[in-house]
Parts: sequence; C-alpha cells; structure tokens
Amino acid sequence: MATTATLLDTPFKKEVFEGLSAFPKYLSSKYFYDKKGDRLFQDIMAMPEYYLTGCEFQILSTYTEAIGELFRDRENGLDLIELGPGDGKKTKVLLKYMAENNFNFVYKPIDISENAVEMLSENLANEMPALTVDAEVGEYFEVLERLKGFNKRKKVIMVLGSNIGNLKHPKAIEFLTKLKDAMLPDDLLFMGFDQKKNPQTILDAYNDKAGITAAFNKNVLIRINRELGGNFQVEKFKHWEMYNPETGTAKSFLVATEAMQVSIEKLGLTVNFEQWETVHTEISQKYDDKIVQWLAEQSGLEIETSFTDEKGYYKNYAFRKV
Ligand code: AVI
Repeated sequence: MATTATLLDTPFKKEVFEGLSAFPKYLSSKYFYDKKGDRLFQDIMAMPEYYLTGCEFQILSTYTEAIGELFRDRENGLDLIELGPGDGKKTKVLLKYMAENNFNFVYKPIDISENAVEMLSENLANEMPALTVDAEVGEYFEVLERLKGFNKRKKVIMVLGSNIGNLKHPKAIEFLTKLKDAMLPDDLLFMGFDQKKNPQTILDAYNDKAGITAAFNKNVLIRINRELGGNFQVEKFKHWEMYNPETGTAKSFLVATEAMQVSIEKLGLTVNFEQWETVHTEISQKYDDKIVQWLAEQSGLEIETSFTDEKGYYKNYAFRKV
C-alpha cells in the first residue's frame, strides 16, 4: 500500500493535500497556471476591467527613456532578468528602446510556465532577431538562488504585473530579501505594484461580468481533477471576491454551493464540503507608498525612484540594495 510520503511526491500533491485537509481550506494560486490557465490569464489581461496591464503599459511607454537610462550600464553590458514575463508585451517596449540605443545586454526571461517561456522565446526570435534571449523555466524562489551567479555584469531584475501582490507580506519580504541578496550595489530591482484605489474598481477587476476570472479561479479544481484524479464538480463552486480597503488585500475564494464529498484518487484523500464552505485561492495585494517603503526597509532595499500612470492606479518602483 502506498504511504502518504509516496503519495505526496510532488509540491503540487503535497500542497493540495495540506490545503484541502486544513480548516479553513486553501489552495495556492500558483497552480492556476497550466496551458488553459495561461490562456485565461491572457484573456484577463485583455479585459477592460483589468486595468493593471494597461496602466503598466502606459507607464513603460511614457517613461521608456527615463527607465531605459536607469537600466544603462557604465562598462561591460548588463543582464536584464525578468521574473514572470508572461507574453512580454510590456517588456518589449523597453527591449526595443534598449536595442535601438546600443545597449549591450542579454534578456533573461524566467517563468514557472514552460508554455509561456516557449511562446515568448519564439515570438522574440521573430520580432527582434538581433536580441540575445536566454530563457529559463523555474519557480521564483528556486531561481533566485541561481541569480547569485550573475555577478560579472550589471544586473537589472524586473518583476512586472504586480506579481508580488500574490504573496502575503511576510512572503513578499522573504522574496525581496532574496532578490536583495542576489544584488550588488550597482544592480537594480524594477518592480510593479498595483496601488490602492476606489474599492469598486478593484472588485470589478477581479469579478468581471463575463466570468473569465471565475473560470481562472476554478481552473485549479479542473487541474486537480485531471492531474490528481479528482472528481470536483466545478459548476457547484462559486467564485467570490472580497476587497478590504483598510489592508489593501483582495482575496479570491471558491465557495461550495452545496454539501458534497470530493475524492482525489492520487492523494488517497476524501474531502468533505459543507454547504457554503470556502476554499481561499488567491490574494492580490494593493499598495501605497507607505507599504512599499515598509517592505523595502524590511528587505534591505531602498526606493530610488518611481513612475506612475495618469490615473495613479499603478506604480513601478526602482530599488537598490541599501
Ligand atoms: C498574476 N497576478 C498578479 C494577477 C493578479 O492580479 O493578482 C493574477 C490574477 N488573478 C485574478 N486576476 C488576475
């Protein structure tokens, strides 16, 4: 008979087992991103309600030169390392500026989605054939260890899309501290942080009328069904979004609309749901200057400068190691 240890032989299995055995139940949003999840996230980024993408695109397009010159190295070129580039649409604005202005650089996109990395590499090879691209697949925390090896040239580490918002503050500090540890004094960290704003605008971005965000959220259950032999009846779960304007935390849940029992074969697990029981699936933290300042201080970083969009919905900050 398989023991629990042999059944839980991957991080996905282990985390699903733990999260669905806990009270209250939870699942990690990093498991939204399989092929279908990547596609749904692309659709989210194209929705009018999901203002984050457009705002960041506006910032990068308006301040291309200022940002590019912040990145410029003095001597022997630079490595531009991007964690979680997705389709690279926003980054291309900067890549084009750098290519056209004689930067000597290598672009190194790193993503947990193999599919995203492949598509981006192909797309860049077609659109910008002269660009040197050295892509990698990996999880952020694991990849950070490898970043330390990049210390011969200036390094710019870029994390766009407010991806940091999917981490609770202690994890965000751990992440920023690891980034800081991989940096030398001349290196730069360039990061997007979605800002606090009208709570309704935030709720609408995470609860669109077309139901794309709901499908994205439920994709984790579909993935458990397919990869772990689960029998979730996905239509019996409701996507629910909450935003707390005091803390700036948006939270996504899946709510069981009736009592049910779900079995997950590969985990040897039966999960009981009471009617209206919740599974917490994602946090999307919203920030202001004070919170970002505090996160930087806790992580040994300092803010060098920041750029915002017309509406002040979103900000990109440049940090250096203290
Ligand atoms: C990737 N991440 C920053 C997105 C966000 O806004 O939290 C994921 C997302 N979840 C729902 N909509 C978009």
